[in-house]
Amino acid sequence: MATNRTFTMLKPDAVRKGYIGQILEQITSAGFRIVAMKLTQLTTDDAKEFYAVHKERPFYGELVEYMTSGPIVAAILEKENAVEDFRTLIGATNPAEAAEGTIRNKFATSISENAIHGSDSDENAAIEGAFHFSGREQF
Ligand code: DGI
Repeated sequence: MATNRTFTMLKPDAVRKGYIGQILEQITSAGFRIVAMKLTQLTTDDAKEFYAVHKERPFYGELVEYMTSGPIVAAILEKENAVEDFRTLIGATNPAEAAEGTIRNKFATSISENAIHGSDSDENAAIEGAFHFSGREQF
């Protein structure tokens, strides 16, 4: 399996609760290399675009409001099989269903405030990473 990249955000609930250090420790211990990272905050337009696939869903407004409610950590991560392995590391969308020891199992508050994002495909990882980081910010 070729080395490739995924994109992640530590979401506002995780940042507010002071979990940045513990979550990054779990990510790097699992073999992911941080190739870009920053503390930033999504605008309403950013969040609407990022989650446009959900715009007809009943939770869309709440999701956009939550994702813009405070700073996030955005990062690009590199590892063999990055997208799939990172989805395994973070666990199911609903923390009540997330496997024991996964990041969402340990740090998420609820299905809507679920601590962390992981891209769902190589294509989306590239789009999401490029949205936040220029080429010279990626190592
Ligand atoms: O890729 P994921 O983040 O695991 O899941 P997703 O792309 O299906 O959904 C994006 C985010 O939208 C998810 O992290 C939390 C929110 N969400 C998804 N399904 C529900 C939801 N929020 C609520 N309140 N209810 C849902 O059913």
